[in-house]
Amino acid sequence: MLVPIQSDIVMLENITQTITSTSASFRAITKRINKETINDSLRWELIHGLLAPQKYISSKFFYDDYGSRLFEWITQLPEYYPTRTEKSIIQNNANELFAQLSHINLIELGSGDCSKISLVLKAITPSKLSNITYYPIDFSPASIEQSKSELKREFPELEVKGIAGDFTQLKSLPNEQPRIICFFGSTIGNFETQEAEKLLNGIQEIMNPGDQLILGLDMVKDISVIEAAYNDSQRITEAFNKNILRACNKLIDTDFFIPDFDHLAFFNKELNRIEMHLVANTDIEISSPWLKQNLSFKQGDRIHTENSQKYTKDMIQHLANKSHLHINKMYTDENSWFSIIQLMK
Ligand code: AVJ
Repeated sequence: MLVPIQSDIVMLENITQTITSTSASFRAITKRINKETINDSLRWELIHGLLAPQKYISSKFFYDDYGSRLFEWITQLPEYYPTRTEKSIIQNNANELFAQLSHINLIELGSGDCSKISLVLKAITPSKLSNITYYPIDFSPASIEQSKSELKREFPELEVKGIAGDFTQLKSLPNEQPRIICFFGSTIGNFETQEAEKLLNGIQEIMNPGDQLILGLDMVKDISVIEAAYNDSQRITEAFNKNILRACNKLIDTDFFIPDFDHLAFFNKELNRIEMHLVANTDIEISSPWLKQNLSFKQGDRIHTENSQKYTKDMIQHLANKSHLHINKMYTDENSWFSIIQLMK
């Protein structure tokens, strides 16, 4: 269900439908969350994670307007190799991947600042651009608004229809023309293995024969290279990680004091993933008008805020198998640090 919020930006509303029942114990400790609105379903999700035995906050809460800006800053950092490596692969292979396209819907999940799709659009001849509709889908309405106006300026022939929302909700994607779904940035690596498979399988199910999925994945490599990318010397990643508490304070009116937490990011060798956590550096009681009792943190307690999966070729093949997609072609850079994978049904 799409609800217009401004011009042609739409908000995915069916996120609220994913949460249908509230357990009695949850009801007992929360106050009047009726799940009728998007904000309430987000509140529900936040509170659910903060009450779990191992506290967590979903990494999608990083991306409020300030967090989206911090992430864009991260992508420019010398230590943060993924974005520039992926962009070089897109740029080097854009002709083969995209030059012939016309009469398609180009969909991007987690479009951010749209700088990757710009590389794609530059490879397409302007006369063909007028037969393409681009659908950026992003959690941050501000990101969508900004990229819309920037793309309009750079590619006046292109039609752009932004969708602000949770891109795990896919049913409302347009269906009349062949579609290319771009899912760059190794964003799928934020999901636990099974959730990632479920998400890809969900994409596979809405794909028609001939539709393509272009997936960007960060590869396993020297651990020091990976860990440096999440512990940058300018401490922007630290600010990005801590900003999630501000997002939390905004949504459920908690009183998290940011200096009470330290940034922790390390490579989990068993699971081949970066984990980010916030670690309480003192004993803390957190209250929220949405909670009937305080949240207690002992010094050293962690809130798990992100997983960032790194892949091997075998893991990619396994992921494709599990989601019933087949790998048409894989592209990588000279160091095999990042991969762009073309998948079809
Ligand atoms: C946008 C999810 C790909 O996992 O590298 C950057 C987010 N987190 N620094 C990643 C992120 C910390 C990023 N993704």
